[in-house]
Amino acid sequence: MAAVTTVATTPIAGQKPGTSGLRKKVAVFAGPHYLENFVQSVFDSIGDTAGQTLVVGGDGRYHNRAAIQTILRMAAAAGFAKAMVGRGGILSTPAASCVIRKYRTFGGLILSASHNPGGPDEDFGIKYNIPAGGPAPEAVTEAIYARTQTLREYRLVEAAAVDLDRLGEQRVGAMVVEVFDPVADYAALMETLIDFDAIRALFADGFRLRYDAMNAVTGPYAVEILERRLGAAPGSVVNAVPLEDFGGMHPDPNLVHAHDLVAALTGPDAPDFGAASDGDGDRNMILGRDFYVTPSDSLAVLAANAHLCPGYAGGLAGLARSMPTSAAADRVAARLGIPCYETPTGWKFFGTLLDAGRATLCGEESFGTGSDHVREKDGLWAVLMWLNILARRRVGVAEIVTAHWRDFGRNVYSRHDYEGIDSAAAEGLMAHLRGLDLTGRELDGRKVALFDDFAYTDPVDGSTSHHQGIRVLFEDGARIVYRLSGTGTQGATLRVYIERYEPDPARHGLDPQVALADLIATARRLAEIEARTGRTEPTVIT
Ligand code: VG1
Ligand code: CO
Repeated sequence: MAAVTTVATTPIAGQKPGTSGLRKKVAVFAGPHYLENFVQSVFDSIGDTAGQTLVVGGDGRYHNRAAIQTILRMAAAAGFAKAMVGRGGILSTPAASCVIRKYRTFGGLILSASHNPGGPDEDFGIKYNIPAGGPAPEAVTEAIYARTQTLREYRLVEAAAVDLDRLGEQRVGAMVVEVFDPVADYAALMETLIDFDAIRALFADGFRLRYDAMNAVTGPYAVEILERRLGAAPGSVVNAVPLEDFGGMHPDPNLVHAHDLVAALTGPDAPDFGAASDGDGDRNMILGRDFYVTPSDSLAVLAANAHLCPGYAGGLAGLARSMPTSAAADRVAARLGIPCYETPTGWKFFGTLLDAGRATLCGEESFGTGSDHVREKDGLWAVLMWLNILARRRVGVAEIVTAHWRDFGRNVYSRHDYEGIDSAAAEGLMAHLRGLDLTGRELDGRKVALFDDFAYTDPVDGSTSHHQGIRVLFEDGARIVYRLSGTGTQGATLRVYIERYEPDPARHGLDPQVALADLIATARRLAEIEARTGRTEPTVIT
């Protein structure tokens, strides 16, 4: 038995997990006791860890390897019998969920700040996923946070560093560490859900794809699945090697940060299909030639066409979307005669619905789409679903989406982010909105049907969550939603979500910024955005 060292510590303020885990600057995480306090608080909060198996891996960003070595020594001291670690410390978030479930483990620690930049001066993050494979629900994250506030010591065994690049078994104290191929189990799962033969035939017919892994975690997954197994031309996957600083890229797959991909998909010689994923592989952006698919539309299209994909040929039990996500999915659910649940922002809220078999597909407007195959959103899965649908329907991306609008009408949608604003100003803006009383009033010619701060009661376990976003719901179906980001590490980010339903196909081609101009103006005026934040325009529009 290796020696266990007990280290005295004191509680560190602010270790409260946000929308998706604890995220801070690398310098904070690398500071004395910071990571250790949090990891010990997790181990102290999740039940008896003795004899259990823990999955560990991350998106490869700076500090990933160092953090894993510390976590392994602490896991051994906590009595875990085994730790499963992705080779090189690499494990995409959806692959981690897959492995946690497949090997019936006691959950996992995922090291990532997702779409936030990486590097010595950038962000790091950690979150605990439960044995079902999903992000810890609020009751668990609250228990972890409470523990961080009383923690007095943590424990770790004395042991040499694990060779994270060598496949197979090693030991840390009495704990077995299995370094495994992070791609294999995930790729095998995809083969059970997606019509690989149909996609192979599509590529054989000359279909061209560009997948931008943004120097983040999905590179190895995308090369193996898209190029090796499905036959996309070599080089179709770009920025395919995970780098500690993502090569300076901001691995957030949207129109602003994935601008190279957007440019590459423009013009007559562009590939047929473009896609990108984020730092940890759970997000996706879908592009056609000269065409951008909003994440909300993507969810609706996937739901309407899921029967073409083998994993979903038997039908869908239900859909779920986060509250700020557009109601395009609701229209598909109504057509299919299945429920569509509306949850607070954050994938953790889908877990109970997926576990209970109430929802099959889920999505968020923030480039997140997934299904009950894992308990995380899954960027590459969404790309494969799209390819499966394109291979079966043999029309372009733009045609699929515009036909969908003709059929269902278009939920014209846009999100405006005001990043890095002063925190006090952001809180003041939200307080100002909460103080308004708008239900029944008229705003710029539209009658407000409901004005509230979204609260949610989980239909499966009855847990409740409050203050999940200010909603202005108009009688004509239009809406404005305001919330503050829970994933940033600097200042505050205000997100404003704007939506309006457009049944008239003649108006479906309008630029959403034009089609929504009046609502955008109302949204800015109502929240006094310029006066309170000094910003006249958002930093990111998606
Ligand atoms: C954002 C998105 C949310 C998503 C979360 C985690 O949260 O809005 O939909 O679930 O990021 O995504 P927020 O609180 O900043 O709005 V990821 O890919 O960063 O794990
Ligand atoms: Co992510």
